[in-house]
Amino acid sequence: MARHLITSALPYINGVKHIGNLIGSMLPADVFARFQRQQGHEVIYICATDDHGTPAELGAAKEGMDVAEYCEKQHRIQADIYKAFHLSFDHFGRTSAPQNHELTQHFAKKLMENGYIEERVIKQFYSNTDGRFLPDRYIEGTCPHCGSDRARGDQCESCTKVLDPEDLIDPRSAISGSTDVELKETKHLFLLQSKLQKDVENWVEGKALWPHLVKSIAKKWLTEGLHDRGITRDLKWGVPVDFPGYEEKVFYVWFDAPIGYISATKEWSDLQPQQRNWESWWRGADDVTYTQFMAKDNIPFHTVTFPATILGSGEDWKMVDFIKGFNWLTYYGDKFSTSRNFGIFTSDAIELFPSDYWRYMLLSRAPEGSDSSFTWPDMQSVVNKDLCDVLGNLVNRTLQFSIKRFGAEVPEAGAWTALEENTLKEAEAALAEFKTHLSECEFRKAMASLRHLWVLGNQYIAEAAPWDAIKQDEPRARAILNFAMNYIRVIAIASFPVIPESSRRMAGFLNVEIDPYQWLGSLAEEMTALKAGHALEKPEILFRKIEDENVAECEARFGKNEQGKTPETMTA
Ligand code: B3M
Ligand code: ZN
Repeated sequence: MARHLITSALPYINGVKHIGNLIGSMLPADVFARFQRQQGHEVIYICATDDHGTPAELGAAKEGMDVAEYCEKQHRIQADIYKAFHLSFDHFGRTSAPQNHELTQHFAKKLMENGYIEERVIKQFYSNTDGRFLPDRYIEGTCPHCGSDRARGDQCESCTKVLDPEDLIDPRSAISGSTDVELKETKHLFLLQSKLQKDVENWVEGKALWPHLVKSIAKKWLTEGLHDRGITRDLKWGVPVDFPGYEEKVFYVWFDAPIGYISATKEWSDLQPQQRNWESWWRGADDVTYTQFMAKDNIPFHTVTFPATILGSGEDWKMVDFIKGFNWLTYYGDKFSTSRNFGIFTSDAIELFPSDYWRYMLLSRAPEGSDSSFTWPDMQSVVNKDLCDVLGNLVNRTLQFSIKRFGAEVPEAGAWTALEENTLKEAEAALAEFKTHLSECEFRKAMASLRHLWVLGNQYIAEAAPWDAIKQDEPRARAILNFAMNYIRVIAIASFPVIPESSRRMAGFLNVEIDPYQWLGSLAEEMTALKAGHALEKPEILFRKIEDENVAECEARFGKNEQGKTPETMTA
């Protein structure tokens, strides 16, 4: 039995996320976690809201709320949505939790002791109109790299380049829009990443199995050379800096956020200290395999910056083994954006269609090799073809016919013919492929193998045609239906990481339960699990088609990008 520590990038607290966030981190992490649990491994899947930084303060200001209350409310909203998408976090914590304050201060103390933190006096934008400093997202302007006028003090949203506030052309306050801003001196703590360059390089060098996307981003940063970075900010909301003279400052959000992976595990452990031990996952945890999931803009912070923090601490913290990075999911070729209120938000998505439609659709179109464009007709096609016409058809046709002719119980088995033998042989291969792809986090390939498994079942029932067989050979018709039902059980178990709710429903029709900690044995054996006489439940329609008028409605509501037009009309 292996031990799998799994984390997905921590979503910012500032409002409901769009479906691009879901496929770029949490959803694949959930599939991986469910799959590894089924393999019998010990799994912990941790996520949390990223409560600090300017997104939180700006979000609260926009709603006219106190920041702490705003975060509390937004945390609950996000947690409920993720529950609706069946994300199986072992814990969904918060970076504003006391555990994170404590650990962040701990890391800063260690880094200070080891000579990796230094005080520097720097120039920062100060707004005369707002009477305050303007860190990170409080300052906006034109990006020196791509010319976008939506660049922020820490990063350009458009080209994703990391920025220093002084880089901005025509800087303005994000609070008041005022351009009456000037650079003023203020002191801050700097993490001396330049001193840790060699250590980080050596560590990255050892990661032979990292995907190309991840490794190339890490290498690019290392080649450009690690810069020392300010890790404190003139803000009220955040982890307080517990060094003398820093009473008015907090740690930079990107300093405390990744520490949130550890502290959220501690939150989980603190809930049941007798049974759970967070340190066994994080300290000297050589028996643990740690996999992180994130979109490409987060990769530098996880391959370089956070590792520098850990290496600089000199302590034996668990470091990531495998990073699965994603490109962008676009909406008709245009970038989703929470801050611009553009795209399909998870709250809208879950009201429109059941979570499994989204899970399967998004995973089939996961932006792995390159960016991937979401369109409503494509959603319709994936759902209607794969879920309705293949999987739904197999399940509903088999069960309805069998119950009608032989009653609500599993009919008797019979000797397998070449058709059954061949179906099983191919299914065994598809299942083995599916398993390999999932364990390698190749989601698109995994979905193709899974679909193949469904297709084999659907082809089987069409070819074996029990509705014809029953006319000359009733025992054969029973045997076909017995085989098909056992095959549906196998599919329900195999599909569980991807479409958990539908898997449970399929199993429910067969009057069996899915054990989330149990995978399949040899198919020859599994195919005899349901015995003749086993009572069946009344099946319901498993999936419903997305009609043309649904597509038209969605396109009208969310916009579509025709002839290169930007759907600026899209609002939540
Ligand atoms: N909250 C950025 C994002 O949501 C940031 C990730 C933190 S991971 C430690 O894309
Ligand atoms: Zn840019």
